[in-house]
Amino acid sequence: MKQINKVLVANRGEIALRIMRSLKEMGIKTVAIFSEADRKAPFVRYADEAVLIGQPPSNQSYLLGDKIISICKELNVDAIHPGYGFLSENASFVEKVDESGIIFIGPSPKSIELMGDKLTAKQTVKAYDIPMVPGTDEEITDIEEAKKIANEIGFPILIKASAGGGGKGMRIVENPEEFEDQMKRAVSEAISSFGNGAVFIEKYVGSPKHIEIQILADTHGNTVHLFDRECSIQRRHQKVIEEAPSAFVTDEVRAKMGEAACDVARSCNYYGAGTVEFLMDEHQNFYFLEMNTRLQVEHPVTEMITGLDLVKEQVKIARGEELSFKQEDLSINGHAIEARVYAEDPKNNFLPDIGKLSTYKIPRGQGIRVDDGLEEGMEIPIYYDPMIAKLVAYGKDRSEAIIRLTQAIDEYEITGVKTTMDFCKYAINHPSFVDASFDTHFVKHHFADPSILDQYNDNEELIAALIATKLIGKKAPSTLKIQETNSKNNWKTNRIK
Ligand code: MV4
Repeated sequence: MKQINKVLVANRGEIALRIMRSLKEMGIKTVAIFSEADRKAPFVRYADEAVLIGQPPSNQSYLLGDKIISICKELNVDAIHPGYGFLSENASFVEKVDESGIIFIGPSPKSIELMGDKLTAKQTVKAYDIPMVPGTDEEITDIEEAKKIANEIGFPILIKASAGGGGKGMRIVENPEEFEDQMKRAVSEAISSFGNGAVFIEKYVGSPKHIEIQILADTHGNTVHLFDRECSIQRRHQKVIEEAPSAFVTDEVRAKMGEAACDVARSCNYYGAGTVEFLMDEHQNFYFLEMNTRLQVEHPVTEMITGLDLVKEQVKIARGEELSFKQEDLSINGHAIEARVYAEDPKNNFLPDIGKLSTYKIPRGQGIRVDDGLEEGMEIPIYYDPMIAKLVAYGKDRSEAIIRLTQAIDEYEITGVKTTMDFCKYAINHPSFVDASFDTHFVKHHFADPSILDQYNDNEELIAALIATKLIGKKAPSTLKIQETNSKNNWKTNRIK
């Protein structure tokens, strides 16, 4: 067993604070690093020790791996928790941490490397017979050969950059005629964007859902899954709403996906917390997309349905402990939904709306969790992701979670910046969310005209009544008549019988 008495959290904001809270519960001392822009942030005050690491830009602060390691040596730190983003999936940083004799609370550099590139990830998992979208798992070097394969799998196809991610480096090709030109553009774009021109092709899955499986693996060969999360409501590949479990996936398919995810972890000798992402089509066929070798933003929804603290599990694994539970000990209890509170304007294509939080009061109530890193009166720094908080609602079932999240959004008081709250409330009450038929095109299909948020607000009490009748089976108010279909946004409302 390894001793971990002091941990440096190499991150900022809500996740730094969240990690420190769990470390404190374990009796572990905490060290914060902060940039000049975060000097007054709550996570800095919460830590036992805090070190100014540099100027606000990430590459002058939170990405300074060597400086972080030297601070660890100076302060006699035993381990580093990277959170998500920044250096959390930087294999060369992890190697330097290991070489310094400091524990990295996360997977091995080798696992990070194998899963960090889409082609090596596909080649690594291939041996485990993991379902993958029809396509290639080698770099395309011969365009004619690639065109032949594309014709075999059938258009439309996607050309993907192996070093791409988060939707970057993907091109749709509708027919054979445009294949050659698109292939050339894809390679040059991959070289300029990622410094790596390797591309491959896949059949395009038209209306996919994004379903991901949380896994935990220790250093003794034990790997379990903590069920699924659905993260299909995204805008520009940024998740906005996440829930656990998915309301679409059947128990039988969930078990199969869980086993597949554990095999993906085994294929790269994974240890730590990780997430395996899948695409799912309307027939519940699922296809391996990629593996994220870090704790994810949306991990709280999994914590709420399993009762586990994933940060504590990460620390125990890093200390060399065996998992204290087997797969059969784990079960889904209730339902959790997370709304990401971004300082962005949904009516202006979700562009950041940075400013000062002149009012900031968080909601309370049964099953409500708010992971945030700011306080009233604080400026939202322009240098980082504009996420203010994660608002999570837990219920005994999905209906209760939707209603609790809706009410919590109503009670959240934020002024001084525009936020995504109204969009989240609209989304979780949209019929296609309620009946779980939504997919990754939700914003394109149901939020084409952001002015729906104005009308939606006018109908607030009526929508609440609709939810009440549809979701918890109460007798509808006989006089309830809701505005006819809003054709542009397919916001269907009907007379309740
Ligand atoms: C796909 C796909 C359809 N077919 N691959 C987007 C980000 C990257 N992780 C992979 N992505 C996709 N890959 C095939 N063969 C559709 C997407 C996709 C998507 C996937 C998950 C969540 C949101 C998405 C939004 C747009 C496109």
